[in-house]
This record gives sequence, structure tokens and C-alpha cells, in this order.
Amino acid sequence: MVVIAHVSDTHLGHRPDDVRPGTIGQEVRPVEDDFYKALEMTVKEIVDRKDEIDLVIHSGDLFDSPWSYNPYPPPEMARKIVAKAFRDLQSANIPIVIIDGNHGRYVEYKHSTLDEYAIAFDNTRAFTYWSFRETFREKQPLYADIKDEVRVYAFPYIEPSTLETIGLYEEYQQWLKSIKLDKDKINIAIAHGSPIDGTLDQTILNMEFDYIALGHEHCMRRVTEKAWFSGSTERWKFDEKDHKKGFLIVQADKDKAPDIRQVHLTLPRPMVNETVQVQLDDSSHDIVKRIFNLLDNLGFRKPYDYETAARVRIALEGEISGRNVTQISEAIDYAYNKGLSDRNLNIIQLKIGRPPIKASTLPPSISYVDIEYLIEDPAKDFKNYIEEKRKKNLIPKEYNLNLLTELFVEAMKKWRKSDEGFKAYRRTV
Ligand SMILES: [Mn+2]
Repeated sequence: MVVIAHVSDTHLGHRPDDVRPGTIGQEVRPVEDDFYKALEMTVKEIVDRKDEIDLVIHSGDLFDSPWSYNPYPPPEMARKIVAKAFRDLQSANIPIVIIDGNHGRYVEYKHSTLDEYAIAFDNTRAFTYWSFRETFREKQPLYADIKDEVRVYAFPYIEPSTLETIGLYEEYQQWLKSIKLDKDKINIAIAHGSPIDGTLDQTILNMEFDYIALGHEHCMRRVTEKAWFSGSTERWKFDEKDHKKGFLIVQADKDKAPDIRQVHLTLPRPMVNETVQVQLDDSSHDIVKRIFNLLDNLGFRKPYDYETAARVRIALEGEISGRNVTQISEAIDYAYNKGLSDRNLNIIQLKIGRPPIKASTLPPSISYVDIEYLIEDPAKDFKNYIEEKRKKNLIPKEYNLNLLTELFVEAMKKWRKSDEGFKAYRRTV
């Protein structure tokens, strides 16, 4: 038997751009800090159980940057926090196996942000996008043996669409099928990718691993009896507001269903996701007043305190058209600047957005489209949406909710494979 602490998607160095200006202690930006604390809590929980835990697995997205169009390396503080974490795990005699996700890897040059830790720490094995490319070329599997009886196979992030573009999709399938597991060992897989956006190859789920440690989706969830997402350690986007965050303790054994325990972290920072209604004849002042009334009603009218200040997202809804778009834009700008500079408002982040405007070429405000379908269940989301509409009598009672949901999910799947879907996916992930 092997006991694994399965961690993922720590997104260290994440720096939202709609937070209060300045730095905390001349070291970190507001909210950036929360992600470091979440990793530190996670490592502490693991080290406290060092007699029980044989291995730490990190399923990717250790750092937030670089990622696709963002070539910037992680902030110094993020690297310092990782060095400390790996040192603490090394002192506790716990080995680490980690892979590249779609964040924290360079696509343009042959390095991963993980390389230096594999060099600096004997307890660490890092499998990067680039190490995958090498073994794939040599038609060899990518794995590490931990103790005598545990073998960990690594599947760093690779987009199926990339494989298709470069004409290697079939070859990748063959490579997966050529992997022969050693039946005398406990076989573990680590993969970064999701069945929701099609970035996780189904073949991996069907192989006879004793446990599959998944990363990429930020919600802690079971995919099959043997495959789990541990989820992210801190709330990355506002859709994750109600997620339980933390990691998994997995007891895996040969040819047995793994035993999974969830460890939840207590994340002290409040997070709210609200809406404000607008009407066609609103002045920008009316809209601003409504936004600040909401903040007051939520109890944020008190002296700003970094430790307890809230992360707030407000979506404007209602009558929005070319006629009041100027008022809306003015209101967003004003509320944003005022909200994040007011010393008597206990908020740290303020994201205000509006939906796209019908019959107009004006794009939606960036924050409004900042919706992450990877981390929510689209079917559940859609059902909630319809139920909201039903409450307001906007949808006839006789409509079949399950059928509507099925159609929606099917349309989503088709849309995701289309050009537009792909572009939107690139924009939001
Ligand atoms: Mn990811």
C-alpha cells in the first residue's frame, strides 16, 4: 500500500489586476499572498502527517505564469515559497513527483519552471512538457519508481488540438497504448487535463492504474472510482467561491479501489459574487449608488483591513444597450477606482462587468466574460440558471428541465470544438 498526498493547481504568483494598488510588506501584491498561504497550509498539513504519507504528487499548474500568451516567469516570492515547501518536504523525508500543467511552462523555449527544483532537491522528480516530448519521440513511457513497489507514470499537459495540428494525434494514441504496466507494482498516473474541455485523453482513464491523480479542474471531484481531481488550493476565479479547497490523502494498493480522504483548508478571506440591476434611463450616478449600497448592505462599510478584506465580483444585469453603455462604463470606472481606494471599505478586489451589448460591435467588458467553465459543472450551472429564470416566471413551467440541460451540454460540446469555442477557451483558461 502507498499513501499519497495529492495536491494540484496551486497557481502560485497569481496576480489579479483588479485589486488594491501597492504591495504588502514590499513583497507581494494583494491576493497574490493568499495562494502562498494556501500552499504553506497544505505543506504543514502534510508534514504533520509525515509518518503516514509516503509520497506527494502535484498534478500541475504549480505556478500561475508563464502561460500561453503570457511569457513572464513566476514572481520571486512564488519561487521562494516553492523552495521552502520542497525543503520542508525533503526534511520530512517525503518524495515529490510533479508535472507541468498549462500554467508555469514556457512554450517558446526549452525550459520549465520546475527544472530548478528537480536539480536542487533530491526528493523531487519533475516531469515537464519538454521531458514528455523527448520520451514521446523515443517511444518510451515517462515514469519514476518510488521505493520498490510504486511506479508513477506522468502525463504532462498537452493539448489534443496541438497534437492534431502537428499530425501526431495517432502517434500519441499509440504511445499511450504501448505503455505496459508492471503488475508487480502499484501503478499510479499523474495527468493534467480535463474531460470537460477535452484536454484529458480518455485512454489514460481506461488504463489499469491503481490511482490517477488529475489536475486542471479546480473543483475537488471524483471522475471514476480510481481517478480524482484534488482541485486547486485557493480560489482562482469567482466561480470557485463555494468550492471546498485543499488536497486529497489517497491510500492506493494493487488492484484495489483507492481510499480517498478530503482535507479541506480554512481560507479566511470572504469572497462574494453579486449582481446589480441597471435600467435604460439610469445615470452613471444611479448605477454607482446601487453598487455602493450593495457593498454597504453586504457589511463591507468598515475600515480596510488586509487580512479580512473581501474579494468582490459584481455583474451588471438588466437593460443594457448602446443607449446607456456610456453611463455604464463611467459607473464601472468610477466605482472601481473609488471602491479600491476607500479606506473605509473593507474590500481588496473589485471586479465589475457587464454582458455584451446586443446589436452592437462593442465587446463585453473583460471581467464579465471571465467565466471559467473548467471549474464548474456546466450542467449544474445551466440548471441553476434556468431555475432562476423560472422563479421570475421567464420560462414556462412545462419546459423539461432535464431535456433542456441535455441539449445545452451537447451544444456546449459542439461549440467547444468549433473555432469560436476554441478562441473563447484560449481567452478564459
Ligand atoms: Mn490547468
